[in-house]
Amino acid sequence: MLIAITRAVSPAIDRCELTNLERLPINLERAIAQHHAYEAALRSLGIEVRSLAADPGLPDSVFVEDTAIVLDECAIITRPGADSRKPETGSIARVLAPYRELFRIQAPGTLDGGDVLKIGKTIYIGLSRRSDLSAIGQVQEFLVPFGYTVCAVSVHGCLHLKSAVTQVGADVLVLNPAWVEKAAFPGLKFIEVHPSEPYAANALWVGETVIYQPVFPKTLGSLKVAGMDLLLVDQSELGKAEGALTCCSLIFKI
Ligand code: CIR
Repeated sequence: MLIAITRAVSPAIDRCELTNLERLPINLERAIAQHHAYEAALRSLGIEVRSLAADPGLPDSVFVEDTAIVLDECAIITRPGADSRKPETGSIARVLAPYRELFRIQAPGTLDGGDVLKIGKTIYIGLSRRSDLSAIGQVQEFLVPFGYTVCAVSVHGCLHLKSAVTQVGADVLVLNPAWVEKAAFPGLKFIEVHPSEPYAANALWVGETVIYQPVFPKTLGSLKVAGMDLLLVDQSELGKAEGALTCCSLIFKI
């Protein structure tokens, strides 16, 4: 059985961190409604959603993905790259503790879960403005004993590795070639985002289903042609906070 940890949208979301986007007003009601629809989509796939209360002191705390890496064998509590986000990890660690042995990224390392892409027993980690070599080395020390290989990947022009590439099938990635090189993922197949939709590479693959945003119709067309089983969820309001689909949940087996 799968459980998804989510957290309600903070009423302070309009003070979120922004790296690549200009600040636009975020409609809180719409963001909350879209987030509820996201949680409903997860439930429709049989996932038990455990939603934490909104935190008015932590503007970006809806983006729970950045606070932990949850694997079958253990979980790693991250140390987010943005100082405003570092306090987000405490409550997530408390929620995960009953389910997994916990490791923690220590200073000076920084890591955002949005930079972590797990494909089988390979953990790709984006070298971004948020995640560094110190943290990657720590992840390697934690995970090699469990049989994982950890690979650092250069990303440029986007916030996180998973802004540039995500998994949509056992051996298929959706990828923006302007932000990450295909050569970093040997042996895998690629669906490229349409050049007019640079933010279209973030899909959430759960079981046989790909949760995807209708706001990227051209790339959506390519996923349809590839025969993907798609579930459409609009996260455009949180998109103004540089969030997308993977970032709003931590999904793991119990
Ligand atoms: C941030 O800059 O940290 C947030 N405004 C957006 C984080 C999105 N996280 C993700 O895609 N994993």
